[in-house]
Amino acid sequence: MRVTLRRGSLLALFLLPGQLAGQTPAAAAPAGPYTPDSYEQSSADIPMRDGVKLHVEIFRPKGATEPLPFIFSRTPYGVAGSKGRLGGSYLPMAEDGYIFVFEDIRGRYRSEGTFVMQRPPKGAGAPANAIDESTDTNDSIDWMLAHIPGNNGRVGMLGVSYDGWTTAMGMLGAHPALRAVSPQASPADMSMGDDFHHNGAFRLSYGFEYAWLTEATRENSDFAFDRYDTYEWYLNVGPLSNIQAKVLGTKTLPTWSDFVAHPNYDGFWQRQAMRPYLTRVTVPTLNVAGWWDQEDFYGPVTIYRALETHDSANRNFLVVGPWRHGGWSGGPAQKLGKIDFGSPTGEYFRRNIEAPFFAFYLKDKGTLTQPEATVFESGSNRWRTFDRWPPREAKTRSLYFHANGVLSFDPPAAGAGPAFDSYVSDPAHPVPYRPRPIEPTYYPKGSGWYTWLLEDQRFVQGRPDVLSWETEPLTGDVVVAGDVTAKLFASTTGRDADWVVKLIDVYPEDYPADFKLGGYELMVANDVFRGRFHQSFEHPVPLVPNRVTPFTVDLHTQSYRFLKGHRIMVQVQSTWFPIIDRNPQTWVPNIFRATAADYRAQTHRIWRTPAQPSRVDIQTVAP
Ligand code: PG9
Repeated sequence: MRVTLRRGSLLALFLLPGQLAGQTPAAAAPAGPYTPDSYEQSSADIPMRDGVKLHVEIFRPKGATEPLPFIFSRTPYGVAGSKGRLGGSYLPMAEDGYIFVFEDIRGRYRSEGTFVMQRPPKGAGAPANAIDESTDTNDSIDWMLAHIPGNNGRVGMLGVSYDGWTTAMGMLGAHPALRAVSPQASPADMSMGDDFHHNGAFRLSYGFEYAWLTEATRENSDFAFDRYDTYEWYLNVGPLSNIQAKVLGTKTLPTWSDFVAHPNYDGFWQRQAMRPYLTRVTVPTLNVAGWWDQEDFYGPVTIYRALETHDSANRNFLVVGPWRHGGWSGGPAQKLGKIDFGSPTGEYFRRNIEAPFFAFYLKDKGTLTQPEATVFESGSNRWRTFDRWPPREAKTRSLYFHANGVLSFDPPAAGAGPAFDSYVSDPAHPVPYRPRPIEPTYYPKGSGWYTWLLEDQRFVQGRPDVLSWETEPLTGDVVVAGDVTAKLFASTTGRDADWVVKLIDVYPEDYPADFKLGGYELMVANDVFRGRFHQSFEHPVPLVPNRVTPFTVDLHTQSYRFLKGHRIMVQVQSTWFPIIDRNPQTWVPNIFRATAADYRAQTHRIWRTPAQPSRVDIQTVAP
């Protein structure tokens, strides 16, 4: 996202070295021998094996007294503003001393060639000069080792999001000089849980706006909405087929065409997904994720888990903090939205985890005390460490739905009130995913996008198409440490439906720490599941009207302490617009080709009987 670059350049303005030093946590390592001003900049265009040249910006400290390792990042967002990183997100590393190289990937900004959104690995049997992101990484590393003087022969890679994904691709290629990587918020599967779809449901506003951002022109460009409130704009567009017919017209955005051509989890998405390629830990890997990442939370956790099954040498690590997408790489990251996490968690990560990790593997500096999993427990607001994630000792407890909006750890009893709660979900009046007006995703003048996962969910509470169940005030802390999964027993009068489930921390009404947070409803876990995929993501099937069907909604993983006196709430709804496109709720083979007439209001029921106990399962550890 363009914000990655902007974040770097803003940091250059706000985080002067002295300021950061003043806020450094007590345990921080001392600053190294260099400052951002020690670095001199040069640029080059590096030939790849097929003759295409990729552009790099290079930063070397003047007067280095020893050979230095490389820190290498590859981005689709342009490298022109990379200098700002040295005084910002990379400051602790810049003080240690590295040769930083930032590269424009193929087809973007000053690099030649053609950009392909998440170009899949070329696969065995491809011609010798076939290229992919791994070969481009390795060709660049070969060139850097041979042409940039003063290097020690070692390379580390890191990056956030798309740049995290190019890091992961570099890791797969495993150039012998590559000694450590940190893929941060790297997507792992665009159909399952990252930017473009979640459990088969299409992320409309993100998918459309990102395809435009990266594919409308060679450099980032924003789609020009004629409405400030994009909720209204997307609703006015009508069915998805109108995006090509009425918005794009004769213009082709390759990624939009791919969305339309591949509505299911077919070979196109499967070839892109990372998991099958993660068959060994090639180099020490620091996976980084944010609990409130609005773009790619699924990816980094999936990569960590897949690598973990092959990690006999304990070189695969996980760090998760109270962060939005990329929030760890800029500023103090103490506050997110209205929530204060009590300490500058981003600075802590950069100075005490990230910099020592690379210094150990690339410079033989220090001893590595990095535990396998370092997670921030929000609620108590402290870092915790475990020798695996989820923790070995985690035990599953179920929060069951009951009549009258009650949520409790007791399963439903026979004959206790009506067997279901119901609502009418109308695609003509979808529930907004964040309070309106919903600015364009990366709106340059400011957007609620970055913190929407922390919005107070009271903004939809009481809507007739949003159901809520809530516990009594807790008599002791409940500590989630591990996976969260909703098991819904649901029926619909239609032939398809989306199920959005949210696990929420309800603050006490009287909250002296910050009176404005009295009664706040903070989302702790959430996701959507598109009903047609309940048997298979490859081969969707219509739902049978009025038949109670079990649906499992993966709400991912969390480290969160629900404090004594707070309540736990679950909300269920069937629209989340426009981040998720509207489900027509009738059967159409491909929703991207649905017509306006296909979209119909339907009545949905959530069942809560002993045989059909809708609930949310949470993995917990002792308080
Ligand atoms: N979330 C962005 C992205 C990554 C990969 C593919 C598509 C989008 C990003 O921030 O880079």
